[in-house]
Order: sequence, then structure tokens, then C-alpha cells
Amino acid sequence: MAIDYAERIPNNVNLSENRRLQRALEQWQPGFQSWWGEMGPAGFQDKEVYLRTATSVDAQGWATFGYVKMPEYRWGIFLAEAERDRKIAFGEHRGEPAWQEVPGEYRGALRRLIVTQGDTEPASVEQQRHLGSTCPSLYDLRNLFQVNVEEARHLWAMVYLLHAHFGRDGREEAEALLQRRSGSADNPRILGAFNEQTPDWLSFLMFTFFTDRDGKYQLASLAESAFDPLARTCRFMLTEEAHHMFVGETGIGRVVQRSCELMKQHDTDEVGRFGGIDLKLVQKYLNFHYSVSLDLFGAELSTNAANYFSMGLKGRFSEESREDDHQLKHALYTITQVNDQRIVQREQPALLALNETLRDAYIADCARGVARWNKVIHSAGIDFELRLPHRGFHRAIGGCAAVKVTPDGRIITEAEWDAHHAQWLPTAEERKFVGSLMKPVTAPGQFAGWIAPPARGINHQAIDFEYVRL
Ligand code: BYC
Repeated sequence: MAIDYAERIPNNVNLSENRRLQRALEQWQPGFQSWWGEMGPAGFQDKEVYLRTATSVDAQGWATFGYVKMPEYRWGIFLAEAERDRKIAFGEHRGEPAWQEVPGEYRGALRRLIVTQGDTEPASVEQQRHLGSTCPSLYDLRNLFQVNVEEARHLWAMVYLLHAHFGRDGREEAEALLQRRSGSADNPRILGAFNEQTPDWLSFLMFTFFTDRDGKYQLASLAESAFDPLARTCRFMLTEEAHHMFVGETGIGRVVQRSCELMKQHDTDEVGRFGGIDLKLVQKYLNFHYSVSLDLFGAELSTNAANYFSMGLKGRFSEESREDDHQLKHALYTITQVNDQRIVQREQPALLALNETLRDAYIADCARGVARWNKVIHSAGIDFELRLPHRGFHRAIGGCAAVKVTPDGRIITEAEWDAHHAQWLPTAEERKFVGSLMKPVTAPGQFAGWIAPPARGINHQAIDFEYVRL
């Protein structure tokens, strides 16, 4: 069926004037719709949800809010405004004009970056597809669906780049993005964290805090790219990403607040009996999601990352505001390494240490969020502190993957790990307990007993607004 692009797909890339691209997207679109039907949110597809839809890139008003049935969401294609005469800010091509087309020699590397980024978007939707049936409130249900439709829009954003700039292999990659499945044994998603389960809402809120924040740092690095369409696409995606991290940060803040209320009310640390989540268990979930998200930055030393940087494909966070040669010819960077069963700090060529550089910025950002949760605990007069575990804890990628590290950063033996990991990571029983709290609450303005209401509603609406019409 022909699509009226101006109507169906809000865009600022002149879709209606590009026949070739239209045809490619027309061929891809039915596959996307059936993927959404099969792997998108389970249930609720015929319900009206109060959603934000991106309709322009105007900083003053880029989105509109209104009731939409999810399959009818207008997945638009937007690139942030072009910067006139934009110059490449880093790498071997620093100072040259940014590219509007893909240079032949970088085609493979660039495609791989775009595919890796694109793959995470549908993966997260797949991971979250069963959460609707256990929502703690209509407000939260709407936020889940907002995150889901926007991740799907981010898939469109990457598929647009593949179709518009990579010819036949781009079309094949776009197809493959609809074929892989989170957690599948035969055809899994590309990155580790996107094959983990998101079985309950505590996991979802941790995911949006920690894993979406990886998205922020990766997108910000790609927003520096010499390939201008990628840079502009990622810049616009970041505006939506902010809400996803807001869902995580305020969500965990509300869980913590509720636990504190129950602790005070019943004068105990063990609030499970009263339908809450112990702060110690919140810490275990934090340990898990933080560590799998740290893996998403890749190994501490990476020639891939060095090449991406030198080629001009992927920059550093806030590349342009850094005061150095932007080529890292002689610069050094201190990284954490495992040496002879000890964790040590070593200076390494900064060019090779770019994954670690980005991870450091991410860690500092996570720490700021954790400090805000701790404020909630301290204001309640409770003596407990949430902490980020050591960066080497529970890692599957990088130097620390080869050893076992405690949350406070000591290397231990396999036997010690086996004896103690249940103190640090959620056990099957604890996950089951959290699962048992997940009973749907769907009356407007009502909230499950394990999470406090938010401070305010979405888009100036009341907290008891009917965010989803059931
Ligand atoms: N899992 O040289 P290294 C988001 C592989 S999230 C599995 O260190 P590199 C979102 C690696 O491929 C942001 N494999 O890797 C959030 C390499 O394989 P080869 C997504 C991994 O390339 C929430 C080998 O190990 N965007 O947007 O420097 C909801 C050696 O590693 C992993 C991006 O990631 C892993 N975690 O760095 C929705 C940006 N890590 O070459 C969305 C694009 C590494 O030996 N991606 N490997 O076969 C990249 O920039 C890079 O691919 C990575 C990896 C930073 C991820």
C-alpha cells in the first residue's frame, strides 16, 4: 500500500521528493509493522495512549501530545537542523567540511556503527514487551509506551540512514534489524545487555536509568560524527532520550521514597512483608544493571574505537568543547587495568582508551543520579546509602571479565565469588519476590504499593489524568 509520506511519516528530509528512498522505506514498512505486532508491547495495541509525537525539530515545540493507538503512531524521521559550513571536529580529517555522503573507504565501519546503534532500539522494545500487564499505574504505563514508540522511532532513524546512504547492503541490514531477537539463541541482538531480560518494573526503571544513559553517551559521541546525516540524526534522538532517563531516575527515586516511607511506618529495614522493596534489594538490582551497562562501552583499550575516532566517525563526549589537538597524537589517559591479579591504574595512549574515556563520563553521570536517590533516603532520616559498585564488578567485557571482583573492588577467587555473589546480585528468589509485587494498578491516580506517586504529571496533566484509556 502506498504511504502518504507527508501525512503518515512526519519528516524533515524531503521524503516526498525522493522516490528511491520512498520505495525502499515502503518495502521495509510492512516488515516493521509486523515486527511491532509480534514483538512490540503485548496487549494494549487497540487502546488510546496519551503520547508525545515528534513533529518538527523546532526547539520551541518539537512534539505534540495526544491520544494515539500505538500501531497508528506516526514514526517520523527527523534530523536536527543543519549547521552551515560544518567542519569535522576531530581525527585525521579535522577541519575539512563534514560529509553529506559516506566516503567509500569508511563505508564498512560506518555501517557497522549505525547497525549496532540501530539494533539496540528494537531490542529494548522486545525486552519490555510484557511489562504492560503489570503496570504500577496508568502514568507509568503511558511512560513505558512512550519509551517503546520512541525507541521504535530511533530504529526508523537508523533505517533511514541505511536506506538513504548504503544502497543494497543498507537495505539488507535494515531487514536484519527486524530479524534478530533479544535473547534468541540463534539470532540474538548484537550487544550483551540487550539480550538480558527486563522481567519486572524495577528492572525496567533500572534499565532506563543505566542502559538508556549508555544510549545518551553513545549518541552524543555519534552526534560529533563527520558524517553529517548521522550527527544530525543522533542530535535529535538525544532530545527524546532525556525523557527515557527521566523515567528511570524519577522511577527509582519513587521506589526508594516508598521503601523509606514503609521503613519509617513499620520501624524496620525489611519492608517486603509490607509490599515494599528493601533498599538492600534496590542496591542489588543497581549492581546488576550498572555492570551490564558498563559492558556496553566495550574494552578499555580498543583499536576499533581508535579507528572510529581517527576516521572521524565517532567522537568523544563534548568533543568540540575539549581543549586539545582533537587527534590524540601523543596524549595519554589513565585507565583501570588488571595486572597480575591486581587492579591497577596505568597510563595508556588516549587514542586507544576512548571507550574508557566515555565510560568515565558515564560513571560520573550515574554517580550524580545515585546521589539524588541518596538525598531522598537522607531526607527521610534513614541511615543507608546506595552506591555504584566498582567498575570491575560483574563484567563480561574488558580486562575485568577475566577475574572476579567484589563491589568494593577486590579481586577474589571463583570459589569466593560462588560463595558470596548472592549478597551482591539479585537471587532467583528475590527476583521472584519482586515479580510477586507486580500486580497491575490501572485506576487513574492509583499507584502500586511498592512505588510512590510522581511529583507531577506528564505535559502539565494531573497525576490522576487518564493516561491510557483502557
Ligand atoms: N556486547 O574493541 P571493542 C542505546 C565486541 S545504547 C557484545 O572494545 P568496540 C539504547 C565488539 O563488537 C547505545 N559484544 O569494541 C539504550 C568487538 O567485536 P569484534 C548503543 C561486544 O567496537 C537503551 C569486540 O567485542 N550504541 O542506544 O570498541 C534503549 C572487541 O571490543 C560488546 C552504541 O553502542 C558488548 N557489550 O566497542 C535503547 C554505539 N562490547 O570486532 C537504546 C555504536 C564489545 O572483535 N557502537 N563487543 O568482532 C559502538 O560504538 C561500539 O560497537 C561499542 C563496542 C562501543 C559498543
